[in-house]
Amino acid sequence: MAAQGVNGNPPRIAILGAGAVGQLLCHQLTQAGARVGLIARPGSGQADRVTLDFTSLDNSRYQHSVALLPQDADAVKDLDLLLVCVKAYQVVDALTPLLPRLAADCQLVLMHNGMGPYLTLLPKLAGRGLTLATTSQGALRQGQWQVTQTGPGLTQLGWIHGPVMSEQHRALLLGAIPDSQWCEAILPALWQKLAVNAVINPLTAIYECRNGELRRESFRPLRESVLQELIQVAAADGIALDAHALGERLASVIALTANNYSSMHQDLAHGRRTEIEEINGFILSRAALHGIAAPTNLRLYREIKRLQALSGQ
Ligand code: KPL
Repeated sequence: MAAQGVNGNPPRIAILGAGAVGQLLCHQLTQAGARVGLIARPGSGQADRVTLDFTSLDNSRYQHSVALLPQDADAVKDLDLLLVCVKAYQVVDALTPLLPRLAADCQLVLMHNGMGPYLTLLPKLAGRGLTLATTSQGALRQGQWQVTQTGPGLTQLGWIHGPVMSEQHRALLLGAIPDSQWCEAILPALWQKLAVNAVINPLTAIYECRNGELRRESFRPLRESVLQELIQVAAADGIALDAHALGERLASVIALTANNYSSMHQDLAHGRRTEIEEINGFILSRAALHGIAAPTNLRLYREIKRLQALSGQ
C-alpha cells in the first residue's frame, strides 16, 4: 500500500535525508499544509509513518505524523518535488539509485553545505530540473525523530539546470520557509555561503572552539587569507565576490552563531566524516583547474584530513 500524506493522499513532496535540516524542512512544509514524506534509508524498518517531534525557536512543541516512503517502492514515482538534505558527500550515492524511479518532471532540490555534488549529478538527471539551495537556519537533532530549531537564518534557492521549478512550488517553498528567497543567480549565493563555511568549519574543528572564538584578533590573518584565496578562485570561475561584503557576512554569521559548535567541529568530535572535500576541497579543486595556488585552504584541508584519519575516517 502506498504511504499516505497528511490529508490521506500520497505525498507529492519528499525529503531525502531525515537529519536535523531535513526534519526542520519537513516541519515547515507540513505546517504550511504541504503533503510531505520522508524517504527512509533502506533497512530502516517497516513503519510507514513516524511521529516527528519538533520544537520551534519560541519553544512551541509540534507533533506531526509523517509518511515514511520506502526507496524501492512505487511511492516515489509520482513525486513533484524531491528535497535532498543529506550530507554533501552522500548526495550522489543517495540520489543515484532513486533517479530512475522518479517521474520525468520531478524537480530536484539540493540543500547541503559546500559545493560540487551537482556537477557529478548533471549528466544523470535525464532532463529533470535541478534547483540548488543553501540555508543558515540552525537545527539540532535530539533523538531520531526529535528536532529543535536552534537559530533563524536565511534560505536561498535558485535554478541551475533543466526546467525551472514551477511558480506553484516556488511559492510553496518560499511561503513555508521563513526568511527564504529565490535567487536569479544561485552560484554567487552558494560561493558566499561556501566562504563562511570555509573559514568557520575547519578553524573551529582544528582549534576545538565555538564559532564565537574566531572573532579573536589572532584569527584575523587566517580568516582573511581563506577569504582572499576563495575570492580569487571564484573570480576565475566567473563569480565576482566583494571582499568587504564577504568579511561582513562572515562576521555576522560568527556573531549570530557565537555559542554554536560548527558542523565540522561536531563531526570530528563524534568521529564522523566531515564535509571538508565539498568545502575547502572544492575551493582547491577549482583552484587547481585554474592553476591558482590556495595555500591557506590547502593547509586547513590537510589538517582536517589528518584529524579525520586519526578519528578513523
Ligand atoms: O553552516 C554552518 C556549519 O556549522 O556547518 C555554520 C554557518 C558555520 C554555523 O555553524
